[in-house]
Amino acid sequence: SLEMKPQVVFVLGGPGAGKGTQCSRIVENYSYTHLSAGDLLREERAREGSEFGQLIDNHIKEGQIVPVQITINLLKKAMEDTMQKDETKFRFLIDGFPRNEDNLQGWNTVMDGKADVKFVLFFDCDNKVCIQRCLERGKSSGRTDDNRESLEKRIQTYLQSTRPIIQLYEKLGKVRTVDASRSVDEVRDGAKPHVSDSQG
Ligand code: UP5
Ligand code: MG
Repeated sequence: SLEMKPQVVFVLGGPGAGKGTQCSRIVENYSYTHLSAGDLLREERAREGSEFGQLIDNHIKEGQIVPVQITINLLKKAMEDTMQKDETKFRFLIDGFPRNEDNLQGWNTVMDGKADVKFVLFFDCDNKVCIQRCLERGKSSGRTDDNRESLEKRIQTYLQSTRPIIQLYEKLGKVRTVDASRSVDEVRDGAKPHVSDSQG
């Protein structure tokens, strides 16, 4: 059979920018598989016998970025599992990764030649709006980082570590920006042209 190389869109933006919400919308309408790095880490944290549970837990609460070897292994396995089950599923939205220099280096080392990064879909959202959304969600999410203290740290990490990664891709002309401060439907409509012209 014709082995397809994974086609990847990195989905980035601040905490609560709407990455997960919009990725769910996209997979309803386009042939992408959504992989949230944060969700994969939370699953690994909850997995019985995981040697990384405590480390992941601490990093998430502190808004710090987990060492890339852990995250990249989870992402790689999720991609492989998806393509093994269904070889037509080779398009991925990788949500919340790469978040820093370490993440990007890890990706480049492990995935070198094994996947094509098409572009970065950037959900650009006002920090205050981001915080408000996460605090609202925190009333019921059970997420250990949806509180004001963790959110301040998540925003700091985003500004210090993740924004420079987005800027790096911007220099390569590979960033597609969506105004993410608007309503869910308006953001979806803003993302639509970027996603639809990459289906090829
Ligand atoms: N909502 C969404 N869109 C809205 C809109 N347009 N208008 C009004 N409300 C909107 O949305 C957040 C909330 O806002 C929801 O209640 C939603 O209904 C509402 P969501 O779609 O969940 O936003 P998202 O951007 O996905 O927010 P999330 O909290 O998931 O972002 P983070 O990037 O902070 O979280 P993530 O899960 O990616 O990472 C968590 C932690 O894991 C990190 O801080 C880090 O410690 C660790 N991590 C790593 O170490 N490495 C990684 O590679 C990934 C994560
Ligand atoms: Mg998310």
